[in-house]
Amino acid sequence: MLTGGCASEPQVDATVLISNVRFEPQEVEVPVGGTVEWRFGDGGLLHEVHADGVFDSGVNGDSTFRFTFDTPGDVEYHCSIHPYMSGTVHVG
Ligand SMILES: [Cu+2]
Repeated sequence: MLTGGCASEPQVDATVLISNVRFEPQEVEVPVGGTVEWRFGDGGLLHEVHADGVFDSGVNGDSTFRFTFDTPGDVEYHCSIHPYMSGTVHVG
C-alpha cells in the first residue's frame, strides 16, 4: 500500500478483471454507494465498458476504470467494442 496518496480515494467493493475477451467475474454485488473497479488486463487489447445512461469507461487497454453506484438495482453493461462481452452489477 502506498502512503501519502489521495486520502479521498474511494474504497473498491468489487473488482472485475477484463481478460480473454470477457469480464471476470461476470456478475458482482456491491452495497448502495459501492465502487466497482474494472482492470483492463487483456494484453493491451482494447475494451470499452459501457452501461447505457450510467457510465462509460472510454476505450482502454491497460489501465483501470472505477464507478460508484448510488442507486439500488441491477446495472447491465457490455463492451462497446465486443458487444457479446456483458456483465451485471447488482447494487444494494
Ligand atoms: Cu471488449
